[in-house]
Order: sequence, then structure tokens, then C-alpha cells
Amino acid sequence: MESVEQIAELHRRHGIPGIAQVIAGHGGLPKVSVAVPDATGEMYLLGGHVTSWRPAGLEEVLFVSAATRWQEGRAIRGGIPICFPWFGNKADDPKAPAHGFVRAVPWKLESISQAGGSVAVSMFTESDANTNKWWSADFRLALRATFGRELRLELEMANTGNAGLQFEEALHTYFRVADVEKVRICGLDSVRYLDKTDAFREKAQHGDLAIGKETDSVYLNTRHAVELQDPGLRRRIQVSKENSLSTVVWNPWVEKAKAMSDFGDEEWKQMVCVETANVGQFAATLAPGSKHVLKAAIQVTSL
Ligand code: TA6
Repeated sequence: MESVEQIAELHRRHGIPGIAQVIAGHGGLPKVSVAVPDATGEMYLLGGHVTSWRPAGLEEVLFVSAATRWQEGRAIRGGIPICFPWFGNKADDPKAPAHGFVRAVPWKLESISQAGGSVAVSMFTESDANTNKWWSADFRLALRATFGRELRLELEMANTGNAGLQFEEALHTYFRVADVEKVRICGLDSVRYLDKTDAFREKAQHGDLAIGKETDSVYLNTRHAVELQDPGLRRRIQVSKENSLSTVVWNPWVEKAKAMSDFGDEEWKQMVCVETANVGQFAATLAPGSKHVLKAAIQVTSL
């Protein structure tokens, strides 16, 4: 983990006075903290992990568990974990870390820049001997998060090797809600999905999605934007996307919440994940020397 001196050096090189600073966050982990008139936000170097986005005049949009461990080697529970290069358990290795290996390691800070009224923070991670233990590919993965009236995310995967690649990816976004049982998720009507709570059976979504039990659904071949309606916080959260054919909706509900040591037993009521992804049969493929950019844009309006 970066020392105090290393964090100070990152701030000296990348900080923007009054706009963006590099400081020690929870657990002493380095983070970029941004504040512009339109929004505030935070992004940790651990996992290239966005943990906060708060448009001016509105409440925090992202959920982060109060039980998060804040330590290298473990993903932050909440915010926007980056799942790569596989989603869920690794098909051919049950001992491999769930959701891949990039969310629990420190990324490098590439740049902080102002773009109109927004601030863009770019971080990246690259293949090395450690990643090659799990996946032989050569790659560079970068996340550019632009904090403003909307939150724009661009996950750029570069194939730096000389072989074609196939990989899964997800922006595993945890949204903060007042009461998940009163939330409705719109935009997936008639889309087919795999129900991971029912042996991955393929089903069709009928109308808006309500959360009344453990929910773990992988929507298939969908480019649709999704709208999360939260009457308790009197807001709508729109998630639009590009270069993504999978949308995942997850709430652990009571028993799974109790089983997670870095998640409060009652916290399932205040969150729902709506994930922008390419997983399963919609995994991405990439020729040598090529790039693929998964994009999501998140906006909040009043309900
Ligand atoms: O995206 C939903 C999911 O795959 C669930 O099956 C559950 O495992 C969740 O991700 C959280 O996974 P994690 O490894 O972060 O505990």
C-alpha cells in the first residue's frame, strides 16, 4: 500500500487545487477526492474503485457497506467494483477469486483533468506475472470516471498481446436506495434473463422489476437503458450504456446478507446492484492490438 509520502507525491503530481486531491481514505488507502460545483466524488486506487458520487443538491447515489474491510487483497463492498476478466466464479478454477482479480489490487493513477464543469479521473492496471497465474493474457485495463451532473464511466480494455482474447467484464454498481422493497426497475420488460437463484433457468421479464426476495438476474442481449425508481428518496436513477449486452440486477436479501462478513445484516434494504456488463454468452472478444470500451452514464432526476 502507498506510504504517506507516496500519497503526497501523487497529490503533488496530479492534484488540482480546490478541485481534486489525492489523500489517504479509509484504512489509509489512497483515494482521489473531487469537488466541483456540480458534484463531489471519490475513487480509490484499490481496484480503481469509485465509492462516491453526489450530484449537487442531491443525496449520495452509491451504496458502500458500513462493514467494508478497506484493505488490499479484498474488494471494497459497494460503490462500483470492476469485475474482470471473469464474472462470478471462474468456470475452470473454483479457487480463483470471484469476479476476477483486478478489484482487490492497487491500480495506478494516470490522470486527473477538468472537462467543462466535470472532473475526469483515470486509473489503470496491467497484466504481470501475478495476473498471468490466473490468466495468460497481456492487457491494460483503464477506468475513466467523469464526475459531474452525471457520472460517466468508461472501462477501456486493451489487448497488448499477440493473441485474440475473450473476457467478461462488469461495472458492478451498488445503488443506494431508501427501501429496496419499494423500488421499481424499469426498462427490462420482455427481456430474457438467467435466474441465478433458480439454477440459472432462463426466463422472461414481465413488466417492471420489483425486489421482494433474493434477486440475482443476468439479463441477456440487452442494450437498453434502465431506470431505477426510488420513491423513498424521491428520485429516478437512469443508467444508459454502450458496448454492453448484459445487465445484472442483484439484491442479496436476508440470508445472503447475513452470510457476507463485510455487509451488514440489514443493509440489503438500502441497496440494489444494477450492473453494466458483458458476461456469459455475451463475453467480449478482442483481437491483438485492439481496444474495447464499455461505457455507462448515470443520471439522477426527481421522481
Ligand atoms: O452480480 C451479482 C453477483 O454475481 C452475485 O451472485 C453475488 O455473488 C454478488 O455478485 C456479489 O459478489 P461478491 O464476490 O462481490 O461478493
